[in-house]
Amino acid sequence: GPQFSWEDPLNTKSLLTEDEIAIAETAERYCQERLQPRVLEAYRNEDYDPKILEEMGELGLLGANLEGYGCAGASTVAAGLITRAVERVDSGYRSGMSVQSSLVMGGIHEHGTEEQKEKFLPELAKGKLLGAFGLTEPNHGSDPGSMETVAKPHPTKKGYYSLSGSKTWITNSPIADVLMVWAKLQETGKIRGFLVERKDCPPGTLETPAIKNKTALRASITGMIHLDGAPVPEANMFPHVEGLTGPFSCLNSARYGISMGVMGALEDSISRARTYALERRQFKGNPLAKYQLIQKKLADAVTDAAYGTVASIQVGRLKDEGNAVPEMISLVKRQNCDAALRNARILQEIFGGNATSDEYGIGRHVANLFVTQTYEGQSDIHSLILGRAITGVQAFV
Ligand code: TGC
Ligand code: FAD
Repeated sequence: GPQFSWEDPLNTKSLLTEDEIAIAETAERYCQERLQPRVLEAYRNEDYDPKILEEMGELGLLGANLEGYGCAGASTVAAGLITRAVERVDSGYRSGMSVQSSLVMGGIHEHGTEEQKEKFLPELAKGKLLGAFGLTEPNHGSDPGSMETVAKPHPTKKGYYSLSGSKTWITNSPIADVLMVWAKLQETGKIRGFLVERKDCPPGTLETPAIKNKTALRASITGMIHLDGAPVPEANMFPHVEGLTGPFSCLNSARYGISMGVMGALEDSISRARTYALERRQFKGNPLAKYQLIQKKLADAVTDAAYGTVASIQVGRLKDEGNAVPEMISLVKRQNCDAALRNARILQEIFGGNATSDEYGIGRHVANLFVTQTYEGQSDIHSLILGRAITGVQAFV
């Protein structure tokens, strides 16, 4: 008969197709065999190996839910299961992959011309070309609509735009070959998307310094983008999409991936805390797992992981049917990131002083999960998106 499994207590596996289960298994195997052994050193040294994206590309894990152009054409849920497998190891590794897959490949797939798709997508899918997504600026994070980066006709190069401005906190920017930059077209004041190619930028027009000494996501590389008259051919602008709809449509897919991804970080925190609680003995030789307060911490975390996974699968299904709206994605992104962070912080207590050692991995998840709650719309911003949808009154300004 059916049995309770602490790793999947609501049997969410029964909600998946055979293809999805197979893709998840491929991703889990790669992540545990190839990523898990390198994450501790990578995190200590803030050392992101760009070869990781190439390895993922070989397995078909990049842009997995996109059709054609060398992509796997899998379901949204399958792509979510890949992010969960990667984030079970580290949110930073998932971050590098989300930017490549959801933001850059997804954006080109949705908004690009046929030429742009053929030129960029197959190489991005192989991880041979690396991408970054530049929306956030030093003075405009939650409110990207106020961005200052500007595009105007190039003063000397015919058929080119000239881009100037600064982006900050940009995942992969120091290693990216192609940077999707959102800028206001000077003549209209409207936001447009540009594919800035590093190889086309003369010295001084594009700088992408790394942001070092981060307190989280240290296994991912983050930087700035400084543009000073960077030349971008007109053929590298998205032809039709205008305004915030451009960047936000890319964010819908990335935010969805994060909602499933953080469940991986939470599940790994649960697994580590459970093992520790069974092994560590205090008071008359009892394992910590014998104490009721410890059991409640595990019960809370396991419950939130199961609920979050079910909700995320449901939103993925609606997305593939064409029946999802952005508020649903705000709901699962906010709830799952908040729940993962809250529970991981509490599970950290089970490790006592050993939580302070990086060898136990729990502190890394807690630090990383703070960032997942912050990027792609900080949780309070998603509260306001939901609040606007509930009341009809916007509370941003
Ligand atoms: P608002 O009036 O709400 O909308 C402006 C226009 O955009 C459209 N829109 C959307 N379209 C598609 N999908 C969505 N989710 C959309 N949300 C909005 C909207 O229909 C409207 O269109 P139109 O035609 O009427 O102009 O704009 P607002 O300026 O009031 O926005 C407020 C707010 C707070 C909702 C928004 O600015 C916001 O979400 N802020 C958070 C910023 C953010 O998420 N930044 C992410 C940066 S990228 C990143 O963090 C990558 S980390 C990756 C990693 O490493 O994993
Ligand atoms: P702010 O907008 O200054 O917000 C600060 C606080 O104020 C938040 O808690 C916020 O919720 C709150 N707040 C703001 N406005 C309101 C309001 N109206 N009402 C109530 N509260 C409000 N961006 C990219 O474009 N591309 C990337 O690849 C990328 N990668 C990132 C990687 C890392 C490691 C990090 C840390 C960030 C990354 N970001 C990226 C940026 C990220 O999206 C922003 O940090 C995020 O959108 C928040 O913007 P901000 O940091 O400017 O905070």
